[in-house]
Amino acid sequence: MMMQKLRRSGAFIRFGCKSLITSRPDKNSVSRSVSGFVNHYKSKGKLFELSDGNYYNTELHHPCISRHLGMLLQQYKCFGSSAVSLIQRNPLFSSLDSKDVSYFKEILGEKNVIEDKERLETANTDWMHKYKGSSKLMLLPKNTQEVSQILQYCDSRRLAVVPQGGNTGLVGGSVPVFDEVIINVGLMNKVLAFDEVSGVLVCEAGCILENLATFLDTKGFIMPLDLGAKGSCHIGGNVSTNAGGLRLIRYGSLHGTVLGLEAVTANGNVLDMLGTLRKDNTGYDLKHLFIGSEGSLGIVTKVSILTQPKLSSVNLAFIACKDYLSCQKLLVEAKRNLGEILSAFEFLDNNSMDLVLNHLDGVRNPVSSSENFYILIETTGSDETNDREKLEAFLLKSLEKGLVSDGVIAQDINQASSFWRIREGITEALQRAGAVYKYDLSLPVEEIYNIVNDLRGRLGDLANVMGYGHLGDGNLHLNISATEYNDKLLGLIEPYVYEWTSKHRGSISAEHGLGVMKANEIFYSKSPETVALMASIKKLLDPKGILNPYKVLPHSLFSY
Ligand code: FAD
Ligand code: 2HG
Ligand code: ZN
Repeated sequence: MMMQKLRRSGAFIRFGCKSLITSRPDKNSVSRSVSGFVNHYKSKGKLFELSDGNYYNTELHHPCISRHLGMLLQQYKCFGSSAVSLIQRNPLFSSLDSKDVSYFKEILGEKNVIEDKERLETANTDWMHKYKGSSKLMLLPKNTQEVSQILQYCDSRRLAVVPQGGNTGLVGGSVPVFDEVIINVGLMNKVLAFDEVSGVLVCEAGCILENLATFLDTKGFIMPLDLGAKGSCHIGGNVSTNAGGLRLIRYGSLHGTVLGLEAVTANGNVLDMLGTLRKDNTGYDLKHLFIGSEGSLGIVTKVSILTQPKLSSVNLAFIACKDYLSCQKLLVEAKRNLGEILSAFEFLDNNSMDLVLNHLDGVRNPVSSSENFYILIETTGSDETNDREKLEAFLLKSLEKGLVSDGVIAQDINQASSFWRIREGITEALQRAGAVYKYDLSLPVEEIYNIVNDLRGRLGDLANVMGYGHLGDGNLHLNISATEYNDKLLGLIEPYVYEWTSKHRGSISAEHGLGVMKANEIFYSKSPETVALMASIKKLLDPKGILNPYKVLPHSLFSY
């Protein structure tokens, strides 16, 4: 009966007994192209270029720094966010000199002190090619002691630094604003221990997320987080941004799965908080300060994280829905009916689908007809027959209720990869499409698509507004794509989006962080008292303010 209905509807493709044990698109993921993208993508006229020590808007030929005031009064402007404009270099910071470089060469060795223009160009530029600094030096420490020596020295000299991981961040946090020294922990990439009983993995901060996943795969385990940038991002970067990603609905946030950390504070102090225990209530749990603090409180050097057993049955459905209300109802039903096996609930709207189809090669819409919304539902469990039947029954019921208008279940790993490619490829497609204004909002699920519609009405045909994201977590990725950056458009988007979010008691940063883009906007989501306490913590751990300056908190809160 059930099969007949499935066939008659023509909606779902029922498939054999293949389970999708590793259904994530490991071989095909966007992540593979992340680093290459940074190196090769040339975005036209949307950035700053540094010329003669000054920043220029390459489109408007508008000098952002008054040349004659020189370094001390440098100002920073970028097209990503209105709040970023007019940041001034902190005049109390020292400028790098040859003695500094000699010292770093002494402790790190010549080859790990990078002055090469081309490598610095890449390290100074963020993944979106939207934020660009002018650092003259990148340091590549090999161990915690070297990180400590570097920071001790920088603190004594008051040289500002920016911690950098895989440089895939989307809020301008990982690149210098001015001439900060870049400290990249990419050489610290060893797995230190793995306990096959508890599933606890201990590793250095520079391990690439995908490499950790590959390592764990050989042991029959998986990482509790997964994101499109996995081929480049570091676990230290993930922890420092408190990255969410595609599995949060199942395994929770890094505040739950990170069991311990080692971090070095601004003065070179090494904090050993590298516990591997699930339960430890001895005093304040300070590791949480470093999870999500975006390199503003210390450099994370080691991580201990709870991984999960790899289960034998993974299924993925790609579903079309006619309206947002159906998506919402489907989420409620999925939680109720799929319960413990639900491992992802992601959505994209038709504009996002069109963008991917237009800008990425080899992608096609898995369902026959175009619809307003698409949902990816993944289940992960240990009973292949049961899990599959459960998902099919759920989809059938949803079809009968009219919540779903079409859909397919992936029949093998390749098909699952191609479904994930659509969802994970949106960010890359947006980059290719031109200028992009990116917002990462937490909102009550019922409000999520209202802001997309409101903004569409507000912008008319000035831009293409897209809504997609981690619907199961109440996280909307609101992206506005236009042919070029312009201040009129920006003025229509900001502060409108922040005010809208604040009015609905949402967060202006669900998972990407504040970086330089939203440091001044924190009050839209946090009370003045809370922000004041954050500033006190920053002053306590980094009294001279050398760690990732101009990021996370409004610079105006600090007297230095
Ligand atoms: P970076 O970009 O190098 O740095 C990010 C921030 O962390 C900076 O402020 C930096 O100073 C700090 N930092 C880095 N390493 C350290 C360290 N060792 N110690 C202290 N501070 C440090 N994010 C999500 O949350 N979910 C997603 O699903 C997601 N998908 C993405 C898909 C694509 C295609 C791209 C390009 C990005 C995506 N991101 C996502 C954003 C980004 O990948 C994450 O924020 C990621 O965690 C950043 O890691 P990273 O190593 O690249 O850090
Ligand atoms: C995702 O979920 C990432 O795909 C990136 O967090 C979101 O590009 C974006 O806005
Ligand atoms: Zn995301």
